[in-house]
Amino acid sequence: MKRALITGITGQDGSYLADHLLDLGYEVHGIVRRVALEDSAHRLVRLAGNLDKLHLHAASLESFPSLFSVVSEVQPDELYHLAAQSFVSYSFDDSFSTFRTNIDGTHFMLECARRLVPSCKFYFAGSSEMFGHADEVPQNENTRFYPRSPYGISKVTGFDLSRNYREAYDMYVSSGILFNHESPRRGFEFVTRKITSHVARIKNGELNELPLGNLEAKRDWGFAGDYVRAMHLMLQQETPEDFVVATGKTHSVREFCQLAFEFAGLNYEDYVIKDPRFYRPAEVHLLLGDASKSKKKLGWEPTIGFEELVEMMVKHDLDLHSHH
Ligand code: G4F
Repeated sequence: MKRALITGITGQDGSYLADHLLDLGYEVHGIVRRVALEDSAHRLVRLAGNLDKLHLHAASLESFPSLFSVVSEVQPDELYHLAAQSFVSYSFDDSFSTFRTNIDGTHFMLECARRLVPSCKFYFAGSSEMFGHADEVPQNENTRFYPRSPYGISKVTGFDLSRNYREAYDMYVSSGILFNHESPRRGFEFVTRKITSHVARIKNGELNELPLGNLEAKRDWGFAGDYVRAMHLMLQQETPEDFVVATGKTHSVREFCQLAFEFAGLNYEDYVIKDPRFYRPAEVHLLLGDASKSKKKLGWEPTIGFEELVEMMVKHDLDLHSHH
């Protein structure tokens, strides 16, 4: 039985990846913050269905010794490093803590792997935010990075660190360059879930408006459940490489709004208001991924398209809020 260790297991991607690896027969371990173990009803809610099958360990990305202890105890065959401060907007408010968590945290995990389990396969969660102000459309593995946020900068550095560990120490380290991926498990601060949860609360009369920032930004939005399959496939190859994971379609925040409200029988123009608080100091205007390498080498393809994704999220939130 293969043993996997996931950082960020309590998040959207970590929880889908844990589900997927359990289905494949893996022994699944996860690193969580001590406070999460103490407040499992709230903080482990995405893992609720599988808690009895998972092995959770308390540690912090800020503490090298705590991570060292867990990696040493678990001795994983595959390590998925997903934990990060992943909210782009917040990275402008506190770039310093974002760098510590995302850069040092990644460095700590790579170093733990090198010292303790050098033949372990390592996945680093890169991001399409690394492309930022991209000079070509669509973006692929060779597109130049031009990050536009502290978060993007931290992911470029994590990506460079990962590649350097692969090249310098001959380790199996692969980075996924994942475009936006969403689901009913998405955090409420991200725009898709913010929209679908507001739609549900407007529908049930709890709210009467939805304040948003830039409606013209375009993203390549896929389903998180599809994207974790690609992470696993990246670690099953002969040689470690980096892969773009995307749907190849892009849509604006406005289009997402329009469709989400439509599914609830509402017109977004009656509820969406522009709020300067949600504009970013520097914006990534357009992301569109070219995942042909993943398709060719991993045999990976997305199964859920944009409309299906929006509908899935709206339905879930309508259901969640109809009971209140
Ligand atoms: O949903 P978002 O906050 O996601 P963003 O910034 O694209 O980042 C996500 O995807 C990345 C992959 O490319 C990940 F690496 C990252 O961790 C995260 O998962 O914002 C999407 C767009 C932005 O252009 C933003 O300006 O929506 C626009 N937007 C407009 N109004 C808003 C809002 N975003 C948020 N969060 N809230 C708003 O009210």
